Amino acid sequence: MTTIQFPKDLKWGAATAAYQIEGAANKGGRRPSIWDTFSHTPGNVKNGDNGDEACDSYHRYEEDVQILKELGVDVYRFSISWPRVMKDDEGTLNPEGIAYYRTLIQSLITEGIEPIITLYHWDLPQTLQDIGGWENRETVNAFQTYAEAMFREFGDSVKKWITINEPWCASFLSNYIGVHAPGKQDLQAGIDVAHHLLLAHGRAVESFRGMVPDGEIGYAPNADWLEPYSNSQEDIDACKRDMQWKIEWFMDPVFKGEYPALLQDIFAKHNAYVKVEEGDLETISQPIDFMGINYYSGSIARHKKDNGLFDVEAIWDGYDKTDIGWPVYPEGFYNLLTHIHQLYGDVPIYITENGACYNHEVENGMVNDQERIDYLKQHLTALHRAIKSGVPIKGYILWSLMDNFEWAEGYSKRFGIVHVNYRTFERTKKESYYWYQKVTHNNWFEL
Ligand code: PNW
Repeated sequence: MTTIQFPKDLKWGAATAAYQIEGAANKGGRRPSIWDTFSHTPGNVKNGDNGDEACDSYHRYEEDVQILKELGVDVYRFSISWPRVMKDDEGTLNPEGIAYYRTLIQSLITEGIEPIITLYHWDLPQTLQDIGGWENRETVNAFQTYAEAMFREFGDSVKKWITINEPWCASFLSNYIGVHAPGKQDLQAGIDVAHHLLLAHGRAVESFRGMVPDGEIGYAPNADWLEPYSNSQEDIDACKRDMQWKIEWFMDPVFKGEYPALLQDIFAKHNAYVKVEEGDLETISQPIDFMGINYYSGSIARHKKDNGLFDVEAIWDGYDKTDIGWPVYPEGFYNLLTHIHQLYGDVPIYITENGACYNHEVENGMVNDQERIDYLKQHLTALHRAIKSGVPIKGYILWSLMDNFEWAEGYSKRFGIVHVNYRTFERTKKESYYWYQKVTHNNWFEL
């Protein structure tokens, strides 16, 4: 047996997002978001699922806070639903929405759990999409107005904030690949949205400094890791291009104040360009307090001519896969963290999401999800190695506290350490919950 022991001050947490858990889509003055529109349009989400009810956390947050308390986590990462708290796009608050989050925040603090708020986890107000959504620079202004309202309302009690969750997903996956809301397939749209999301991030940071001077703010880009199939320069370059799209495209502007030239050249071949206005990169590259990293998977990849934007093909064979089909690739977690550390230096890092999809059901009141425990053990071991090699990791936030609306996959894919019955909304703690409870308590686990 090997004991994996973590540093004393490492923060343990669990994460969720508003549209994925709250439900009450038409209650409490909430307005529709692009995910309501998208999921209610047939063909977009598996089984025609939508977030109308989700896990009903809007009504069951007290139970959820108790589940978190018993789990023993230091932090809970959740997102604010923008269309629930803002009555319009000009800055009018919806008091019922504010009251909901105020109560949630208070219950967490009362139980000794530190809230970490994500401002944007993909539920853009539909009214903003109607004027072009994130393709329109106006949306950046609306975001800043919303962010300032949240800092004003909650900045006294909440000290850790995340501006944008997974800007790659919210831009390219949603507007170029088209599998997430608003479901466009247009490279230029993807680039414009990516730039405006980064600008929105920078503007929020700017406002934050004046409004919550004792707080910390960051963002949460996602990346997976690609390992070259062979030592050939072709395969190495192919992996590099694809990873730059997830990593450098979203991190160079923030940490270096520039977009990667290699990708700009590739985009230009498709007549697509990043449109940077004066001052944008200064705004985007303002110092932040930490970087969030969301990591799930990785694979081997090789050069393949005319395959997608980057002439790259991922090879997913030969790995164990989770129930969403993603390879289990803990080495990629270590490689990604050390790579980012090399690129950007000693920026404090929170793992803002890591976890696995396994669809175990309740049997005799229990959920035996040993596969998830194995996944977590392997990834926490990789994290431990990264810490030992000097990557400044401050916290680990598991995705997800509970099964929830898994975007385009609807309710067919379960990431929770707590099982949710979507008819009764009953919560059942899985074996992985009890395993993680020991980790948060001991700060170590046995391999
Ligand atoms: C992330 N992909 O989503 C999100 O931040 C979570 O809300 C989500 O539940 C979690 O990871 C699990 O999927 C992603 O297809 C969804 O590449 C899809 C992809 C990546 C991330």
